[in-house]
Amino acid sequence: MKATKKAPNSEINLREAQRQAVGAARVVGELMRRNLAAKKRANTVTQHDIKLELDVRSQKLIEKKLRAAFPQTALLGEEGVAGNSDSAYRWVVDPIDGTVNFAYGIPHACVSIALQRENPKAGTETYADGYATLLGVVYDPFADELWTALRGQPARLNGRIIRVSKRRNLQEAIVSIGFAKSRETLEATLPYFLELVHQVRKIRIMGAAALALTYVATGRFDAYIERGIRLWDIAAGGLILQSAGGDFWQQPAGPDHTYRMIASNGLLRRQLRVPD
Ligand code: LIP
Repeated sequence: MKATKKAPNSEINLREAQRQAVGAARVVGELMRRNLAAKKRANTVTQHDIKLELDVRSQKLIEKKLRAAFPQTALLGEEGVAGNSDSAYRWVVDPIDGTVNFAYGIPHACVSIALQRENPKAGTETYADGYATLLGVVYDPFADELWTALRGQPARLNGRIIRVSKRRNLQEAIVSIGFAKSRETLEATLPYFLELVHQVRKIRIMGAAALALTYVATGRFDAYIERGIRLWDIAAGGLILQSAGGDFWQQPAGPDHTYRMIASNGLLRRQLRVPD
């Protein structure tokens, strides 16, 4: 029986947590803007993925800021864990989502920060591991677009309330699809891609999950599908999508916080699937 984390002495002030997360995202955003065209040092390179030294440096910056403000919380990031693992609260961080784009100087990448709580209030939707997302921040420093959401409140883009699209038919839909990082996921997803491409208006493969989720939340895309995606790619964007009236379906699909996911405006949900 998985041990439940002990309840925190005091609940976190979510407005203050959001303010700190936005501050951290803007600091890393500035670093990304300064380095977009610069030569970047890669720590690891595989056929379908690159991990940069800047990914690690950016996560350290975020850790420093969030841990100074909330020393009692845990942090789960793409570049490792930190903080108090006994805490019922955890930050879920992707310091640079869309790293391969960023490595090539393609200005389509972002910072993604979410705050989750284990065993939230009764009736709060959780992931399979018992955590619920309470706040989400996604910042695209190249378009200077900041998406925010607090659970139970409307999602916002640069302060303005956003809503998903009202498109009901796949024929008029723009659907984004991701192929993750492995040959296995590529081969599993390609057959569905070949089927879907004939059913929709357009398919877009953009390479940054958090931005694909916020684009659905903003009504720019009508749906986004990916298999083999990680929690830190989707936690913040998933809450932003739900808070904009969208449907966010996710299911564990492997070790280390791996998921398969269908994000949509809700009206298209039944017409979509995600490869097994
Ligand atoms: C990326 C995701 C993208 C996926 C890539 C990669 P990263 O995250 O945002 O959707 O297709 O394989 O996982 O590695 O740039 O944070």
